[in-house]
Amino acid sequence: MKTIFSPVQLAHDPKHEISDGMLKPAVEIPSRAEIVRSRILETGLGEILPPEEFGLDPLARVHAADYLTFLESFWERWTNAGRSGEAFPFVWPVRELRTSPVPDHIDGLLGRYSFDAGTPLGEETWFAARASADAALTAAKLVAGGERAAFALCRPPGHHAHGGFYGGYCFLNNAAIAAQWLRDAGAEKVAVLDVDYHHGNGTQAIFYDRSDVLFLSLHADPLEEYPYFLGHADETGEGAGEGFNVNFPLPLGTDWAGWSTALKAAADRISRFAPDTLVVSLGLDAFERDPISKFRLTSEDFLRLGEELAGFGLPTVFVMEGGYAVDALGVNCVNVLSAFDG
Ligand code: Q9C
Ligand code: ZN
Repeated sequence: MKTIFSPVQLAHDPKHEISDGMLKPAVEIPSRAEIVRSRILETGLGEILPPEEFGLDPLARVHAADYLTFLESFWERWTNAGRSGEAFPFVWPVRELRTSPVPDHIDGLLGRYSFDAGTPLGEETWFAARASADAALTAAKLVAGGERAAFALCRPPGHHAHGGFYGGYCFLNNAAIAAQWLRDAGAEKVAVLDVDYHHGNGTQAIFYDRSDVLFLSLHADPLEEYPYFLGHADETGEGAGEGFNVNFPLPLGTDWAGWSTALKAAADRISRFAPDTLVVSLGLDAFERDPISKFRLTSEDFLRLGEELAGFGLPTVFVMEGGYAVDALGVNCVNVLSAFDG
């Protein structure tokens, strides 16, 4: 299958993140994309094409206008305030605090438009995130045009980004943007299957009240794992979307036996939904050696995942999400894609 990737995506190059309650080296780094690109070339998976530029309209179908303006104007505001280097929020409008009026100060804005301090925002982030979203859109367009599948080599990733705030290394929700674009291009029903180790809270929230986009996520139980505040099994959708959100929180230590049981249940639900197109939020961080995760999938299990997904028999847009064992990321990612191709 074809891969979509732009070198502009490498310009977001964070040095640090706040995790485990302290400042640590960043893990969502440019080499993640480079190793996947190398493995694609090495295995001959297929052509690697640059994204088309779709502009802001398809982003604004999923994200709030004020949030996009914040991302676009962030660096100017940050430097005007005398700051330099990557930015971290440190105060948020939780519960009892107000989300409007929106503050003027950059530190207030950072908190208003984020949900964690683990996601460095820098000079090039907006450009890299847009290129990443364009990669997802281009892959969606290829599949809408008749390709069986396409792979958007997205980074920065997207599935933690909500309509109006960033977090979890994610700024623009690439999978949601692709799913919405597919709907606008004529698909009546789209399913988004999120296999990243972490719950896809942003994608869930974006489609929570809708029955035209079915969201399913296999992930570590949020009682024990990031993002902690969404991803439970009782989140089933609301209003018209009731029954169209399906979470599979799984215990830490889950291996292929437990994971694939949940995958089968997700497959059954997708088959009943009968979507026109499938979007896979392809995180590779369920891997046994992932440095920030606690599932036990092996590199061979990612081949099995590719075979299972091919068995759904659906036009499929793959959108890369997480995966931080950089040395193995190329093998694991391309294992899914090459096994899908068969
Ligand atoms: N102790 C994605 O995979 N930090 N985002 C976790 C671990 C945040 C992951 C801290 C993890 C975000 C796209
Ligand atoms: Zn993840």
